[in-house]
Amino acid sequence: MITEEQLEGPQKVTWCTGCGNFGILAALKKAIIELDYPLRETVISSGIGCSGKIPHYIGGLNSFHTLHGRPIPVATGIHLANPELKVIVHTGDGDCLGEGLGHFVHAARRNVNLAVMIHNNGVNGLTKGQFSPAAPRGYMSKTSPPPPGSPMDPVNPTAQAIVAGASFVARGFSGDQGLLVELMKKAIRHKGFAVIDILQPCVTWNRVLTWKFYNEHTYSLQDNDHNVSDRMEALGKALENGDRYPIGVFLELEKPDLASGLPLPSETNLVKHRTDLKALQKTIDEMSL
Ligand SMILES: Cc1ncc(C[n+]2csc(CCOP(=O)(O)OP(=O)(O)O)c2C)c(N)n1
Ligand code: SF4
Ligand SMILES: [Mg+2]
Repeated sequence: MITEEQLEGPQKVTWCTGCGNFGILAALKKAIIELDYPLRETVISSGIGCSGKIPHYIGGLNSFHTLHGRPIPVATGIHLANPELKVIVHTGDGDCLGEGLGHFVHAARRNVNLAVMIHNNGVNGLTKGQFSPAAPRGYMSKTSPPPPGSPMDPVNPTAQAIVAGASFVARGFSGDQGLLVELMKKAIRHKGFAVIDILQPCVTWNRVLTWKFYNEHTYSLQDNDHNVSDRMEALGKALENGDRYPIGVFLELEKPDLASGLPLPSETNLVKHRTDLKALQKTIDEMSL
């Protein structure tokens, strides 16, 4: 059985007091303990931002703190080299929906077997609160000053994921621990591209998307008879935000993941596969004729 002590992180947590990231970290640890997969077979890939620091705050498993916008391609490489691993991505809304959006859409389309947790706070927290691609129209920040604040509509990660082809799409809230733990367990267990858009208040920079706002504007999908196998119904729910934010599972489908459609070595995982260098050289020589 995995213990909390095993998951103790190697570094002191430097998130601001009251930050929604604490709820995400606590939920992740609880989900890992309850799932009880071997820690040596669990990997976290993170991007850059306050959210990206999560590998420093959890121990006992494998982690890779990657570049801004790149935790999904790195995770895809890790997964394809060894599909036996459980690969979890932690990414900010700036990281995933700005610089990383192309990776996000294509990984969803390919149905790569990853669990992606988006720490969605509507701002670039680490770089001091500039509006992010997820900030609502009219959101005011140093880089979207009044009037009119942000002059464009936000990227909607749940709608993007559903349209692109993800097979598990959900939304959680860092203030609803019980739901978030269940969503994380489902996403990690799921075979295919699983996304959780996690509403995460940034108490230092975002004075609009606050704990109070989300407590007053979220409602449960599963308490309202939502059909998780209906893609159009899921999309309709995903597009319903601004004033009301449904939380829970939008979509859950079974479909082939990327690895099952690739000619990966059958006798062993790519990571243990011994390359025949002479044969490789012969192929390169033939191709360069
Ligand atoms: C290639 C590159 N571009 C830009 C940056 C600067 N940068 C660091 S963190 C960040 C934004 C982080 O925002 P988000 O992903 O939402 O994470 P948060 O801090 O809000 O958790 C940016 C733009 C960088 N480190 N690398
Ligand atoms: S700046 Fe915002 S997101 Fe970053 S640690 Fe502080 S409260 Fe959290
Ligand atoms: Mg952010």
